[in-house]
Order: sequence, then C-alpha cells, then structure tokens
Amino acid sequence: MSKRTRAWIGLGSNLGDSRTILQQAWQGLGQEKAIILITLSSPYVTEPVGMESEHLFLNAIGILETSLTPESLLPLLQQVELGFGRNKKTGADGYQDRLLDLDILYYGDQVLSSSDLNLPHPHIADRLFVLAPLTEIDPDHSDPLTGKTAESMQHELLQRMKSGEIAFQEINRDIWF
Ligand code: PH2
Ligand code: MG
Ligand code: MG
Repeated sequence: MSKRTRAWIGLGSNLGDSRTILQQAWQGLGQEKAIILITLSSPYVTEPVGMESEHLFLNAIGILETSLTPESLLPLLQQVELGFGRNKKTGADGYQDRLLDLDILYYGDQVLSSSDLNLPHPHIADRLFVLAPLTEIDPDHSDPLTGKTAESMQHELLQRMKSGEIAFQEINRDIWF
C-alpha cells in the first residue's frame, strides 16, 4: 500500500449544467482506485475573474487523498475535463469559457514549478472563488510558500478589494441541489 498524499482541487465550470458537471466530476474522481474523496465545499456562484465572459462560474474546492504523484494526477484530471466535453486548448491567449476546469491547488506541502505544473497553484492569493470555499472547509490550511492560512489569505484579499487596490469579485455561496 503506497503512501497517500492530500491534494486540494479547484473545480470550476461556466458552461452547461455546471452544478451536475462539478458533482459528477467529483464523484467520478472518487471511483478511481488511487483516490479517496475527503471533502467537497459548497458551490459558489462567481463572476469571471481575469477574463471577459457573459457566463457566471460555479466554483468549489475538494480535498482528496491519493497515491498518485502530482505528475500523474494532472493528466488524470485533464482526462476527466475532456470526458465532460472540454475542448483542447486553442492557441489563443487568455482564458476560455469551459464546461469543466480541474486544477491542483496544493499537493501536500509540495512546492514545484515545471512547464505544465506549478505548486502551489500560482493564483490562489488573488482569487476569492478559491479562497472562499477553501476557508469554508479548511480555514487553518497553511500555504507551504508563505505560511499564511486560507482564512488570513481571504482576509487580505478582501482588504485589497475594500481599499480599491483591486476590483471586487462578486461571489455567492449556494447549495448543491
Ligand atoms: N477560472 C479561470 C479564470 N477566471 N473566474 C472564476 N470566477 N472562476 C474560475 O474558475 C475561473 C475564473 C482560469 O481557470
Ligand atoms: Mg483554472
Ligand atoms: Mg485548469
């Protein structure tokens, strides 16, 4: 029995039946032999951040345990994205509307940067759609790079929004079904 590591996964969708897609994607990951699901946050309805789109996102955070390395978890997540109809990346710059996005936010306390994977995920501190669900399910989780807890990162981000340093990010906690 190989060692299991905890991974924090960001789930997002702004096309199609996002609620069903996120739930089915998460339950589908739980069918993998090498994955044990621990917790899924509430869904959050969020405005698109860092991209222009008419379509609101549904976002959530899940915690799982896995014997897979981050390098083998990543292609598995990409397979699940494709299974839910996500198009392969186009050459265009910027973010596209998507049926399903699964990102590895943290993998244990591992810090790594390669051409296809950066850990921790580089944008966590700037995204309320990550920090709100993370604070909901794991407020004391500390970032391996900065040592800051999820709750304190959320607090700092909200302060930056209130001071007008960055734009407000609309977010509303919802329920699954
Ligand atoms: N994902 C992005 C870019 N912008 N905005 C919201 N609200 N939710 C997302 O999941 C999201 C985004 C890139 O992956
Ligand atoms: Mg993403
Ligand atoms: Mg992604």
